Amino acid sequence: MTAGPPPSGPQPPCPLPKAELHLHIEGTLEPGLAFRLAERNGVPLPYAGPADLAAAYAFTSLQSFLDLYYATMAVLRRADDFADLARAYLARAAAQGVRHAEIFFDPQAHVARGVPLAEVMRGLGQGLAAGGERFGVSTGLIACFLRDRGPGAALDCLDQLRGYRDQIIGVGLDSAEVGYPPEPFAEVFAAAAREGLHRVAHAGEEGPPGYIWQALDVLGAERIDHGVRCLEDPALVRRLAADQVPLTVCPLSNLRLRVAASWADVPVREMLDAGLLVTINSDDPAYFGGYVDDNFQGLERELGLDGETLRQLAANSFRASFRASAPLRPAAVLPAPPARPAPPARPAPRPSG
Ligand code: ES4
Ligand code: ZN
Repeated sequence: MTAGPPPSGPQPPCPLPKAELHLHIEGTLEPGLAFRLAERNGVPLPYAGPADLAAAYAFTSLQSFLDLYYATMAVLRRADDFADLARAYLARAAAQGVRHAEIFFDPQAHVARGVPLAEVMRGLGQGLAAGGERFGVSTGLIACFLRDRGPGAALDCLDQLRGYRDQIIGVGLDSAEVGYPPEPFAEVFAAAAREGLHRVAHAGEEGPPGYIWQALDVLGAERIDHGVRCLEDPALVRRLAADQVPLTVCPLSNLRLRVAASWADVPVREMLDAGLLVTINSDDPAYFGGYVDDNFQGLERELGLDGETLRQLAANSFRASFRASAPLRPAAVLPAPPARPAPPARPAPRPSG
């Protein structure tokens, strides 16, 4: 039997395999799931239904988004809710080519609403394990401190997380940026480093380049989340390029939050031309109009990035991941093992006797 003719007509695009490194699990709460959880938990949402909620996603700044993001989280109450959220994300991510995801969550936002951290961790753990297996995605969790709650609250949060040390790979810093520089979080990041946790920080999304310098030099951040404002500071660009510090850029987020006025202002090409280690990510995809491959498609369609550049961006995501076995930065290179004595030219004689 011979194979039939190849199917004609346009083929569905096959998304590039990629890692997602900047993804807030709470930002994957789709309006439909939000309403199902609202009903399950008896938590009213001030919208007529999913379409009405989605119609409210007209943001003018990071803060205008965060207000709605924190309010809608109210429907997440129990472990099962977090498990459903995580599993739903992994199903969508896998369909967009994601093979590995390093996922942010906001412990303080849940504990402050009276949701025990144990429920959050149990639910995320179950959802990521089940969804990861089902959809073929490896995952790691990164707990973010809310910068607008200050460093003392972050230290308390890190203390609570110690009970779940084996469930997290790192810590991050997120929420309202302007007016909340990284520097006061030096102590909590140092404590996280002593725990062997990776460190990342949002910086240079709305905030100035100085916040990126602080994230690097004061917090020891291994990756910068967003970082697009680095382009305003040539010395900073040289530093980021020299050290190949990964930047987790999120184009659709930048557009929706008016960090970029239009696609022409999404500086991915400029960042690549400057030799920066750019990765493409989805941030809060349920709110920003697309998942990670939708961001890739936007770059191709709107900025004309070619296939080779898109493959480079996808390859960068694996290189920048904490799963990568290769060291990311010169500073992280381990000393070479001591030279072994040269092996004998021919097999040593067997010991007799
Ligand atoms: C966030 Cl887009 C963005 N920026 C800062 N913090 C966040 N938390 C969730 N999404
Ligand atoms: Zn983010």
